[in-house]
Amino acid sequence: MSSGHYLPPRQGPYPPDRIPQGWYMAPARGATTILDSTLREGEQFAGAFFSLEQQLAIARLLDVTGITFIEAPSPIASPETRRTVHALCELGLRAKIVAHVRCAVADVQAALETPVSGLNLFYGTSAELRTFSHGRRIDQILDDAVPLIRRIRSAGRYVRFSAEDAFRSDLVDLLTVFDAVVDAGVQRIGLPDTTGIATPRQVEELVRLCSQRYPHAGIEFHGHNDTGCAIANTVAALEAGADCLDVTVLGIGERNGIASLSGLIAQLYLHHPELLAAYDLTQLAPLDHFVAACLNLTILFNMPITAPGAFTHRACVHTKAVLRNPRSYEVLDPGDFGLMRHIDIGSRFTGRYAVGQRAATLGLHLSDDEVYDLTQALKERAEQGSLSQEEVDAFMHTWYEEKGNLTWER
Ligand code: HCA
Ligand code: CU
Repeated sequence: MSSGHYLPPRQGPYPPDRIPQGWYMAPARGATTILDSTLREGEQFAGAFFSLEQQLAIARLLDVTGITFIEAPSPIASPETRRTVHALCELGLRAKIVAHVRCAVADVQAALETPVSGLNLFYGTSAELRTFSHGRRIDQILDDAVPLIRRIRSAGRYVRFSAEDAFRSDLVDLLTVFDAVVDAGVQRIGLPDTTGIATPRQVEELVRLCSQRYPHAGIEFHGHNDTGCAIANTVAALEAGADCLDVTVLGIGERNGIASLSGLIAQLYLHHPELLAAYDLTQLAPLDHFVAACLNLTILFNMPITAPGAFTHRACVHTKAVLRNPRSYEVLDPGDFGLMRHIDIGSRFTGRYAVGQRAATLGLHLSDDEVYDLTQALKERAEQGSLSQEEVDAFMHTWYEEKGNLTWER
């Protein structure tokens, strides 16, 4: 049975520096970039609204973090949106401001009247969107898109064309559209998984196919999270040759959003650290907190890196090992993100080692037996509910004082 992939014959384990390049990963096509769409896709999130000041503050934070592209909504969307796009461009950021624009003359014209670096065009190519969204056939899509792409190029701007709902599009339709837009001069094609339907393997295959077919065009991937695969799919796209990865802060977007910036950064930190050389990772937490505050949200408990408990260790086995060496259970170093590790000892799963360390930090001098007794007492107390750090400390002090009294009474 053919897997469809060429695998070199196995000759025994490869020394790490001799893993054949290009075997599982397409050769790099230049710098991989991150596009943040918090101001565009993010405001499509239910209930979201960013004031002008908030949008400018988010853009500044994205810029100091090191993001390459900041995607803004289409200037034609509303007068205030047009003013915002101008204001974003006037910030003079290192990041490039790109507008997300429908393939319509008026929309492109309005975007070209602003100083954006580029236009991110999109057009639905799946049968579902062709039927129920815009109602245009593939040849009509190209009649609309191709002249606009030429116009944007002759205006000297960057242009990307996305086939919206790429993963439910017929492959022949999809490649027909991409062949034409690449010939018309787009610098990048976009493969959005608009409905969050794709698996990492499907993403890998489609991105690889496109990267081989269009070796001179960049490839952008935009993954929705309807089935929880957004970050996995985005990493699969990168490893198959995509050179622009879409995210939003906290993963906000239509329905349940797209890949989160923190999630993608966590993966890159581990598997592609060279891509983060120009990033300031300590800005991630302020960014996530700022956007959460703008939207009256709390950061989700499972948000990579910035979740309140992302660097909290609790059970006895974990706390002991982490106190000995954090690498035992931490693959991300909180210090690199300007964050702190926390050892939670206020639970019935607490352990002696961590309790002993905390007691020593509080200046309580205990023998091994006493640490054991204190741990047992704490576990018993935590049967009625977990304790905060302050409650644990108070419990320890009280226990210590009572123990002193007991000793004195004896
Ligand atoms: C949308 C759809 C989109 C576009 C992505 C892109 C998607 O809200 O307009 O332009 O690459 O998920 O397909 O966000
Ligand atoms: Cu989207």
